[in-house]
Amino acid sequence: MLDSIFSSIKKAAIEVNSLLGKCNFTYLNSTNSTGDKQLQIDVLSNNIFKDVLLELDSVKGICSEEENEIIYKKDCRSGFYIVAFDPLDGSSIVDSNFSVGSIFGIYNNELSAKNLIASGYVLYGVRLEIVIAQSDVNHYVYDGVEWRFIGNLVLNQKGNLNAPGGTQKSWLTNHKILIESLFLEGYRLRYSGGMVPDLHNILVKGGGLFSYPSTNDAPNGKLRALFEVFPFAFIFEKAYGEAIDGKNRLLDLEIDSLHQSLPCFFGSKYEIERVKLAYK
Ligand code: FDP
Repeated sequence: MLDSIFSSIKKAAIEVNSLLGKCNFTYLNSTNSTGDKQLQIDVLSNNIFKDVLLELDSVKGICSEEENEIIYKKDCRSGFYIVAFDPLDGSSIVDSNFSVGSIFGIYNNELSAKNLIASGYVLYGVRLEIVIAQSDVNHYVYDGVEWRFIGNLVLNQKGNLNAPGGTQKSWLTNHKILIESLFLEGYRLRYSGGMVPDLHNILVKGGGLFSYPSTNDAPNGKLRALFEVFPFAFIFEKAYGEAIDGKNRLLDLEIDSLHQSLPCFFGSKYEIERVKLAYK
């Protein structure tokens, strides 16, 4: 049943990819639930994912960064899964022609991290790729005709990339010291401002740290739990890395609302140990 969801997401990804090549990046007069201004491409991508997923018997509902509420199918007696997605992550850099992505998490029956059974992301970059995590993290590329499996993503114990998000002038002192100390150890800055390419880079290179911490101006960080944080936490754990909020495992956390954000750190074992020390 999950295979039909993956097939539909792959189909949607091809459509969104082709739209990205054609559309103007114009803003609409609307905002999403988090208050972000919506681009036309945000809304179009949302509709593409929504339509393909709600057609499936196994899906009882969807929720999206671009929708206020969960959308349940009218007749949801047959479905088990709720698919949460961010249809186009990285809208603030799409006009610069940087890589952007779509992120999804498949929740069994209820939207809670403990019910996440698979997740993944699409990368609209130099080429179209998808990564799907269940027991392993599988990486595919679209060659214009079909999706070709190109390998599993597995993290080493330690990497050398540092992708620090958040407004630097609002970082807490322990966070500043952590980020600085990694640079002093020889870590290299790799931050494009797109969660999907920035985390994909760490996964492909085999390690490093991506952080979007709690700051003075945003105590809960910026990245949304259901659509961004939990799906990537699942992927990093399946790739033998870790994902925490500074102290706690992200996938153990409960949330209070659909669009809640969480501070988050994704990395290989070594970097996450460093985060735990800095935040203890
Ligand atoms: P965007 O606002 O462009 O959609 O999801 C939010 C996100 O991008 C992530 O993709 C990205 O990692 C983060 O915001 C970047 O935030 P900053 O601009 O604060 O660095």
